[in-house]
Amino acid sequence: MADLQALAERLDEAQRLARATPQLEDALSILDAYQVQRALLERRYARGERRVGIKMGFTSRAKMVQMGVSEMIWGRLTDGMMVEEGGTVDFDRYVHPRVEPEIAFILKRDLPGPVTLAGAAAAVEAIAPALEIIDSRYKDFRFSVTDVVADNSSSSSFVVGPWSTPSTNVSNVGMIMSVNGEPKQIGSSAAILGSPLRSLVAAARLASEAGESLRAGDVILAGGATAAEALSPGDHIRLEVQGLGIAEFTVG
Ligand code: 0L1
Ligand code: MG
Repeated sequence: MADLQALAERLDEAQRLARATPQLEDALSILDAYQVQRALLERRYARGERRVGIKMGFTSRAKMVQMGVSEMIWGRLTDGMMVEEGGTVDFDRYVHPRVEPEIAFILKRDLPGPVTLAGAAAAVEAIAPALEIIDSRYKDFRFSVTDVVADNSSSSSFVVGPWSTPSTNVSNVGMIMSVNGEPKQIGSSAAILGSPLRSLVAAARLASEAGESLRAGDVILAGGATAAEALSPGDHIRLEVQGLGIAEFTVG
């Protein structure tokens, strides 16, 4: 039987040292993979990081196809992963970082699942354009669904742009992610489960099934609307979302 604590320790080391680790040898169940993720996060909390929300993964076809995974997953976000909008991230902190365009929600009230679409919408305080920097700790950025869940769903860093009122309709808005001024990924928020709000409904259900209900003040990343782009030192990344504005950062 797999030693879940030892796997969490190994993934934690890989992240802290920015050094790739082999894919997991053990065939974990999905429940065990989430146990590893929880243990991994306990290590970060013990170092002083604070939980600030959750991120959804593989909520769009483009992301599923890019990574060969067809199951929706989720991961935990901490304050140590937050990057100031317009800020610079240090390339050396990552193993092989990629960036993807997202929509972020922040909640004004607790949202224990399961919830309806209307219930989820009523709990939203504000909506923003967001960029997620994902960084698999596995060699060659390859993984099975249980590997990636154990690795906190590749969570690494995220940038949130200006917050807009919750009445802003983001079900089908244009999203353009540019690298060094060149549009690289162009899509629509509708690629995220037909509407990013559906991702919030799924987040509420999945988090509460794991005993970790969404809370007032949580940030929820709805998942990449397009495939991710590999980052290189010196890159400037800019996401423009129709009706929501711009989020950007630079890789140092
Ligand atoms: O937003 C997403 O769909 C991210 C999935 C995270 C897993 C990955 O692609 O590394
Ligand atoms: Mg993502």
